[in-house]
Amino acid sequence: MKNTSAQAVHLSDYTPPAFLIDQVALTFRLHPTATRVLSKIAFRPNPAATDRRFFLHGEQLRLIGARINGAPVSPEITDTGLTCAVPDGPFTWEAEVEIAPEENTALEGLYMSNGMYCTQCEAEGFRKITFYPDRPDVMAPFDVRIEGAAPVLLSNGNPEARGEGWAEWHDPWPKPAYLFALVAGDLVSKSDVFTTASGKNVMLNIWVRPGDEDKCAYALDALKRSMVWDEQVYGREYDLDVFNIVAVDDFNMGAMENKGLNIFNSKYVLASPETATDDDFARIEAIIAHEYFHNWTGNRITCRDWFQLCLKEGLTVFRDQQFSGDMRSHAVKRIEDVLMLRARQFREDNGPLAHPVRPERYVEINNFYTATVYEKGAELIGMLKRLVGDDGYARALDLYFERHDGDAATIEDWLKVFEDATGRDLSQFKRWYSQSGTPRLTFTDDFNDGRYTLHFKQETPPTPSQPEKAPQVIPIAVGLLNPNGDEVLPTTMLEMTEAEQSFSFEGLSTRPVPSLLRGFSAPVIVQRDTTAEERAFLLAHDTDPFNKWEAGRTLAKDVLMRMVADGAAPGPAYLDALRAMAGDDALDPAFRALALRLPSEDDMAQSLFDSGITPDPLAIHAACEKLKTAVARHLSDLLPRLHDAMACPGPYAPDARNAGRRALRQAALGYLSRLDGGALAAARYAEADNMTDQLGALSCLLEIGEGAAEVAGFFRQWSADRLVMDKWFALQAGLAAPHKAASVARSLTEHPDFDWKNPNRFRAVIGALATNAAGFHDPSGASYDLVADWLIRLDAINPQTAARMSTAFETWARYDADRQALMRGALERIAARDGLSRDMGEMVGRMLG
Ligand code: 0A1
Ligand code: ZN
Repeated sequence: MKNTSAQAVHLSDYTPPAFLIDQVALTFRLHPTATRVLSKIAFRPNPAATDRRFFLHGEQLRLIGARINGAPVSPEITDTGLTCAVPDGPFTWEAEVEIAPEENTALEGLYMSNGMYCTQCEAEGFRKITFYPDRPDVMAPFDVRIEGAAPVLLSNGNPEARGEGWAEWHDPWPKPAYLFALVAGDLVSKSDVFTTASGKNVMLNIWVRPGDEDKCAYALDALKRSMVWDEQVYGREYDLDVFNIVAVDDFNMGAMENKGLNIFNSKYVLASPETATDDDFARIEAIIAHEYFHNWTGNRITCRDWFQLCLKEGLTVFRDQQFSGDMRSHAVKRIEDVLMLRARQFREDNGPLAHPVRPERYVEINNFYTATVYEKGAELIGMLKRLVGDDGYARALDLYFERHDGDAATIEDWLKVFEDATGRDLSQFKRWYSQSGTPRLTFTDDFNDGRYTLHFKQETPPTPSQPEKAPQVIPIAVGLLNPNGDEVLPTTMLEMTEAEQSFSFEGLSTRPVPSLLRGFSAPVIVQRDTTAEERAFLLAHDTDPFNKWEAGRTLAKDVLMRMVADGAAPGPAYLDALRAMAGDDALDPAFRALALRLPSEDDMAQSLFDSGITPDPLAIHAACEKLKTAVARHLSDLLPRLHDAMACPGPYAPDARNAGRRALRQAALGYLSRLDGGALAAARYAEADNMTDQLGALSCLLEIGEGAAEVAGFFRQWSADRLVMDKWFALQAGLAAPHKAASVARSLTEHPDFDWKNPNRFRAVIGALATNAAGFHDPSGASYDLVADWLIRLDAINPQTAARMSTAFETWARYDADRQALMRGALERIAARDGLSRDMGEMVGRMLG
């Protein structure tokens, strides 16, 4: 295996840049295989620098010529960049390089997607466009001229001038190179004008391929709502004359916040009722908002270095979560966010890839765009807000924007504004940024003479290179209920700072039932043995919607644990509680739909492992199937009523209310399919007039091993729509029965429409197989082999996406010796490949330990 330690970058090695830039001018002469990039950069020595060496990053560039102050120079070029003797004071650097966008399959730098030129520069892609100090603390205003035959030529900032075959753009806001963007192609736009709070008109354009213009309305509306929201909630206005969004089919990630020119994976822009589901609409709304919010948290204030990534990502995720909550339902949004945090971040934190929210070392920064940096990063902002209160948070944010506008900032800067605005000492809180792993919170309680005491203990298990953990500040939102169900203590925030700490409440007449960690007030795992009765009580009476849902969830997990461990049949406590909740019309349908969803099989595997049981994915799958059937039977009279009552008459609308009703109807249909062999689902499939219903009905059929005719019909209907076909591929790989999953996925990879170079399509098959827990962990190892084969193949052309998907194997240590050997074997086979990318080398190296 490769030794990757030599190339690691360390936070502690940070030094300021040797040179700063006053102005950048770029000219692009576009050509698929021979694009010329001319740069003219005004450098000046950085007075704060300790190192005076002139170094420009540059990879896969052919230097045609370079000049300093107009005189030709011959720089020394390596694989990673160039050096050159430079004058003592300010000087002008000019270079001409040649690149081949059509050959760029890594989708980093300048590349082509369906004949269109586009860029992706975060984190370090700009160095594949021209020689440049490609680091976020070097910020400059950019002038860009694009020469090319395409009808639409876009870059950052405001349009300056254009003519036949050329366009010029000026971005007045100094920015790091990772926010640079260029797009050129045959595009059409859906446009609108937004008037900011201070009365400035901004032109909004969503650019798509001809034929897709009728799928932009929702994204455009979400953009306008995001702009209003950021003005109203954070006092942040947009700062250019235009805001462009472009939808691109081939994209490694979800979207990118380039200044004034956001580039999106088309999946997160294009939507119509016929082609997109309710979940797609919600994700589009969230991602449009996320990228827009980056304009202030990421662009106007950027990161000093890539170790500070959570500074922009954690905060921007937190902001987009707040926005979605305001647009929809806070309770439902919180539950969904916690589900996602547990599924992705807790999984990461409990395995070999665990790292702090602010990592201290990386080999390839692209490997650190993780659930820990993003989602746990957002949880830290939520905890800060809980600790300092809403007013303190608002004051701190105002100070952050005032003090750091135009800066490349650090987590220290971020915490300092909270300290200065609120007078709080956050030195202990800072541990959340540097300690990896998920704290376990255990507690006991006692009741004497009207005094109720909660005794907490916190402990964070060892994680890679962090054997010992110091206690962290844990905000614990607690409420107390009387045995009759009344709330005797409304939500109160306890601040735990010690390894063990007790909190008392006086003057209670009876021993209360505690509702702890309300709203999921900290990203911890609460471990407590409690009775099914207490959980059922909280499920019935808790006034905190998150904990009401959580009570049902823990009941379901307990039931499943027992079913897996000793084949026990599900007891009535859970089934009755579920029935009461599902049938309670006072509750939001979206909430009830979530309550009817069982814990995922991967979540069960982690929980079993945490309680000392080696998980058997097939046994977990069998238990989940059995429980679904038991729920269906227990609720057999309620389900048809629910299904019918939740119909949404009239034309499809993607709003939260209708989406919630459809979600509950879908949950009912899923259970009903286990009773009627899929008859109702087949009928619903046949009459569906929107993708939510069509895909929902199809998934009900596939889950019970039916639906072959519908799968074929779906293909005939949608084979021309790339995004809908991704769903067709993903559903089959994701829902295939355990013993068939590898062969289903393999035959999907042999399908003529399996365009494996397109990241969305690759994820639709290989990613979906990896999330089909029982299918992926089939004891034959066939799925491990298939995934490893494809990761090796993809790594050769697109290291970033291949490396991200290698996390399929991060859970190997949970399983039995045979599966461990097979999973490690797959990783070792990947690691042994010649020419393995730095991205993949680091990931498999960390996973193998
Ligand atoms: N900054 C973007 C997502 C993004 C991250 C990394 C990328 O390449 C390594 C590309 C895009 C966001 O948070 O939306
Ligand atoms: Zn982001």
